[in-house]
Amino acid sequence: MSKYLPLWPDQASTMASQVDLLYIYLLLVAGVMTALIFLAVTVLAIKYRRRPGVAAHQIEGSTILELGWSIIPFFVMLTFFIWGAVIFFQERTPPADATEVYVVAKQWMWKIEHIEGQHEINELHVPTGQNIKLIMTSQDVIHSFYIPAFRLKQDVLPGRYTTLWFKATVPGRYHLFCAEYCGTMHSGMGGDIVVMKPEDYALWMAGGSSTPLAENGRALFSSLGCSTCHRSDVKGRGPDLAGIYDKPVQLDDGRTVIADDNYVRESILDPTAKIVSGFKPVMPAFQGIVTDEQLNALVAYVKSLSQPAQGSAALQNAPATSPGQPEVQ
Ligand SMILES: [Cu+2]
Repeated sequence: MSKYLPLWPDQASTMASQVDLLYIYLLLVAGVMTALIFLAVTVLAIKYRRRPGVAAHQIEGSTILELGWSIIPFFVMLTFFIWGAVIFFQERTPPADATEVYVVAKQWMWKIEHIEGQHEINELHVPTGQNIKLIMTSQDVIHSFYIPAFRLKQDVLPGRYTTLWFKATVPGRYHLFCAEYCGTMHSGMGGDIVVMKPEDYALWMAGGSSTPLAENGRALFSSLGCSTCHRSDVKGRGPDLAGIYDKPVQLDDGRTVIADDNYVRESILDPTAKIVSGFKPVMPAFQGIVTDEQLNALVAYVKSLSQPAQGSAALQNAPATSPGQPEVQ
């Protein structure tokens, strides 16, 4: 569409055309409503204009007319919300088969970590036709991950994860903006989303050697001493983490929560916030000890323990030393 109407940015994701259609519908309805009102004003002003010798007479209201012009537009306007809500829920619900990519924002750059271990700064390479889920956090202030060509924007907050998902459709380079004022160099905090054909993406992914994120996490899990308490062979002082991800966890205070990304993150940084039923609050807090990148690696590792198909057993049973083991800062 942007080819014929340069008012629109490129459409490069499955959501883009849907968002544009809704927007066009909104403009059309608003246009028709405005035209109707102006038409009525003009016609009535001419028809009931003051004429010499003709006395005005009082017109009583019409209940049916008034109900009609209130209720009909009400339902017409409601379609915006219904259609908008459908798109919103689609955009908010990542498909289960989405490939995860971690994003860490900081003043003033975007740091990208692929599960396979590739790292990027201010660039995100993705293949067409694959669902991608971004798990994002900020090291400092609030930023916002904004890709106009995908019609997607999501705030990136310190201290928690927010997510975003998309399926890119057209290979190309699309601009990435920070859409939340985040300091002096905010306007320079941009980058590129590089959408590639799957075969080109596979080549790009194969270039350079890197340790998978979960592998880094496993090394950290060992070097930080987590593995001494969270054990799968014997009962440790902490709960066994195998198979917990995305499952309900019974807490000490009677609540049940889902062990999602934010739960795992919080349990590492502030372990006493949610004590698992049957365990004592003995775990030290890792707030200020692990970086956001290390936290992502740990979360990826905990997740890998719940994905037997992707070799969690191999990760779990492999020796706990790794040449690529990151230093704790
Ligand atoms: Cu920013």
